[in-house]
Amino acid sequence: MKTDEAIDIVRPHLKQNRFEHTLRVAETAVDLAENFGEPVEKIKLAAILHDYAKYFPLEKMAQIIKDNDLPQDLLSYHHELWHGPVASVIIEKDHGITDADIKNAVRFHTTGRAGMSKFETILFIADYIEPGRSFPGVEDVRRKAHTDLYSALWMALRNTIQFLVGKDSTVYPDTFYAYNDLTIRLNGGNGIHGQ
Ligand code: DGI
Ligand code: FE
Ligand code: FE
Repeated sequence: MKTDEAIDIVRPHLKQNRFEHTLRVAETAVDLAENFGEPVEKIKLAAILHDYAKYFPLEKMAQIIKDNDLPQDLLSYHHELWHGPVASVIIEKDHGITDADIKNAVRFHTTGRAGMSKFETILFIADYIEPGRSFPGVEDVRRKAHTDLYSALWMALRNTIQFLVGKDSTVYPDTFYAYNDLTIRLNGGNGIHGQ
């Protein structure tokens, strides 16, 4: 699939600001892929498609989760998480995308997971640091992403978990698994300070 084709697929489903976010994620992801040696055309496709299902009606997303090979526990957590897994199913079913890297990057861009590939990490980080983002701590993650992708991912996950806990929200287990996995891999489970 070509970039233009992917854009034509998602554009009707996105509001203008979300479409612009999508293009910024694609640009950011391409920069990271060039820097860290991942396939550029593939990451561009994953980025363009990542928020495809963002504005699907909740009932439609819930039905897709029920009818497909996706974790049913998603339905017990915040519906903001659903659009990644849902999009990963729809891009294959409706648009023939079978590439596992693209599908997994789209699927896990909302929650993360333990053992994220470099390709998945690039999309996750690009979504977090694209130039339109302004949440607290994003500048530190941006800086880190130039040199150390996995430390940047760890910081992004920590920020998200802190943000969610700070507002008494649940945290989906995969987000914790992603955080714990990196904490152990990066520093033997003793925490990472001084960044
Ligand atoms: O779709 P975007 O706005 O570009 O960003 P996203 O796909 O990362 O949105 C997921 C949002 O969902 C995230 O910014 C915070 C919220 N959220 C709610 N519960 C959880 C959660 N995020 C994670 N990672 N884990 C949760 O359990
Ligand atoms: Fe998203
Ligand atoms: Fe996004």
